[in-house]
Amino acid sequence: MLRGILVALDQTRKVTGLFATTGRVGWPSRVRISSESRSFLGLVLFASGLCAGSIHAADPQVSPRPNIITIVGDDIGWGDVGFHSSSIKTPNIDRLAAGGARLDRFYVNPICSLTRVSFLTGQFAARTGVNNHAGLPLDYRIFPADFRAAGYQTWMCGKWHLGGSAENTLTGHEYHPDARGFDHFYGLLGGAVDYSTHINRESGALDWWRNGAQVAEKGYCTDLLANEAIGLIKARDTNKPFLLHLAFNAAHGPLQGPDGASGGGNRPALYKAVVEAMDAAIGRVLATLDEQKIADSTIVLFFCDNGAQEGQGGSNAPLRGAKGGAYDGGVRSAAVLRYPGVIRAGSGFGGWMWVGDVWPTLAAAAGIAPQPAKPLDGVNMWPALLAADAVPRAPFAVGSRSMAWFEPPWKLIVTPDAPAELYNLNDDPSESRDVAAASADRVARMTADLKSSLGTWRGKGGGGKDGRGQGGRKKKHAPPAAIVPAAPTNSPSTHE
Ligand SMILES: [Ca+2]
Repeated sequence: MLRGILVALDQTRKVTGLFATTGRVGWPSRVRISSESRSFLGLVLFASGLCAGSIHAADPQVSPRPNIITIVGDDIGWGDVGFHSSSIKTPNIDRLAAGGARLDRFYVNPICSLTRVSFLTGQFAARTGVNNHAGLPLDYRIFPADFRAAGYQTWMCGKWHLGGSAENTLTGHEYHPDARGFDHFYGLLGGAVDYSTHINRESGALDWWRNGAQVAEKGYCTDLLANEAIGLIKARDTNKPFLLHLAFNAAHGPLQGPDGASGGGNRPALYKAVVEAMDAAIGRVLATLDEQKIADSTIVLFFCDNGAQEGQGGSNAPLRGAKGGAYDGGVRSAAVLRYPGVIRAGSGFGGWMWVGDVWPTLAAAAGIAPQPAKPLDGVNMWPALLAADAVPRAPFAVGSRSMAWFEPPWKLIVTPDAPAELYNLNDDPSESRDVAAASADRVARMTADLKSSLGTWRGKGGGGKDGRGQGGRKKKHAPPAAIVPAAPTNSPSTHE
């Protein structure tokens, strides 16, 4: 009962706090709050603040702000999780889904750094100009900095791939996660490492770090990352909430199983072993939440940075395409959000979300006003998640060589030297029927909107001097020049 009251009060606080934190992409009118509702909610907020404060003061076990864990898989396809009927066993990710909401329309970019930059900055990747080899310029603020400023303990365990590595244009400790908003960083800076030696095979250098120092440790990297996360949770200051970003490099190449197996002729079996080891590691982290009795006060978000790469053993079925491309197989991620007692267990959320929505959405859940250095493109989806209501949303862009422009349910794909494509994803989720020829007016308008929006982005937020668009060693996959004239991105490689 007490839990229910607290959740209700917290939800009221969160919902009322949301409307001050909406990003520059406006909410549709149906979710705007009326003045009468504001007055009512203001009264409830006032009362709830008093009540919640007194209850929290009396019960130190109840945190006024949720802990947050974001778990990210690497190159794992839509069809590679148990709750999407995969033969790969992921009971712990499935447990998250059973205890929370599947995010059935969660979109990411088709390659690694682009998704990570949108996740951390709330901006369209094309707008930032960041690619897989440059790094994130210092004039960007990442969302953990907000949480840190609000009193959160902020930790990252895993793959960064946004600067500071020998493979980046932007090198130096100032580009490491622990210099950008995380109190603690453990893991790899680049795009890929040997799972056992933690050596970047391209550079030949050890790429395993703890807070600015290289560390030589033995162990399977998936297990080491989970160990570090568990240690941080157990050693936390219990008077403060925490934000943990746990970004596995599984199942990125070079694939290696926990038993040391690599290569060989059975790629699907190896891929399966790598994903199942990641799931087991996630299970240990979730068990720690249970042991520490904080599972109910912790939001857990799981998603993957891009779809499975062709030929590596993963599956994006039944979606079309794969890593690197703009079809849904490359950009629609298996995703789950669990917050017991707040988000309905075992539900499916059909609202269209994009990875850049995470900042304003989690900030709203925590009652924190976003303080981005650049205008947010992300939308606060927390009210829709609370209401389990798939509200209409503003258009959004993902892509690399091909750019996709979503005006849900419509999706325009623009690729260099190829005709534009148009799909209605509600009617045709596998993108098998290109209706561009029959919808010339819609294609023309959406293309114009994409060009116009990208032009606006360039003028208002994309500028920067230190590294954007530099360091791209493989520019053959730059986006269409007419659409994105100054933001080269890269093709899939072993380092994405
Ligand atoms: Ca990836």
